[in-house]
Amino acid sequence: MQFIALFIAFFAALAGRAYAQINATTFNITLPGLGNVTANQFLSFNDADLTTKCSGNLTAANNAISACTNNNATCLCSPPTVRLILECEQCYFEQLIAENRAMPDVRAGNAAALTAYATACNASAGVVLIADQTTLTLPSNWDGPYGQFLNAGATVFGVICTIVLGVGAITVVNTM
Ligand SMILES: *[C@@H]1O[C@H](CO)[C@@H](O)[C@H](O)[C@H]1NC(C)=O
Ligand SMILES: *[C@@H]1O[C@H](CO)[C@@H](O)[C@H](O)[C@H]1NC(C)=O
Ligand SMILES: *[C@@H]1O[C@H](CO)[C@@H](O)[C@H](O)[C@H]1NC(C)=O
Ligand SMILES: *[C@@H]1O[C@H](CO)[C@@H](O)[C@H](O)[C@H]1NC(C)=O
Ligand SMILES: *[C@@H]1O[C@H](CO)[C@@H](O)[C@H](O)[C@H]1NC(C)=O
Ligand SMILES: CC(=O)N[C@H]1CO[C@H](CO)[C@@H](O)[C@@H]1O
Repeated sequence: MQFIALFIAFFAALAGRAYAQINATTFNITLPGLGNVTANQFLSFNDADLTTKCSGNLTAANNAISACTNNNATCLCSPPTVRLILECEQCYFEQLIAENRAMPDVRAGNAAALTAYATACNASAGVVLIADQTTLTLPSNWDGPYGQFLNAGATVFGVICTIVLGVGAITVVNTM
């Protein structure tokens, strides 16, 4: 009896290891404020407008991701797959600019999301993506500032200006 119990325990432990190993190969993309997503969750989020308008690029990218069976990181980080993902992000980015609205999701046309993808490629496949593979470019018809391009310095300066103007206005009112 004891022997059989040991025997079962031994195989259960082996099975547990195999299970853990399969899971350890998961391609984790760690997104700021959202946590880990898998590659097939990377381009799909709840914004029907963007996902419809970019459906051509989205389908092409998701087909390439699905073709990388078992989250094969080498395949997910290969130049053709990465290019299709970038094209989809670029489409989201241009749509947001055209509609002049904020990102509805951290994955929507966001340089930080592409950086997170590149980090996952390095961590899971040892593939280092070059900047050109992950950089969003402004559309040729771009004609004004867009929030994403305010660097930290400009944002801090803007906030300080607003505070100074606000305090000034209150002081003016108070001394009248
Ligand atoms: C992905 O995250 C899980 C924990 O959520 C971890 O067990 C696994 O090792 C990670 N995979 C990689 C490739 O870092
Ligand atoms: C997210 O993925 C990273 C990188 O693989 C891993 O170190 C971390 O444990 C994961 N976090 C969670 C909550 O699964
Ligand atoms: C995807 O977007 C690129 C431009 O970023 C475009 O040239 C290409 O035709 C699009 N592909 C599909 C399938 O819509
Ligand atoms: C992972 O993908 C690469 C490149 O696409 C391929 O050469 C390799 O055989 C794949 N590995 C597995 C285990 O499917
Ligand atoms: C890739 O990962 C290695 C080891 O984790 C690290 O030393 C290196 O700086 C990373 N490269 C990039 C470009 O992030
Ligand atoms: C391959 C794979 O994802 N295997 C399993 C990893 O772990 C979760 C639960 O923690 C399972 O749902 C997956 O099937």
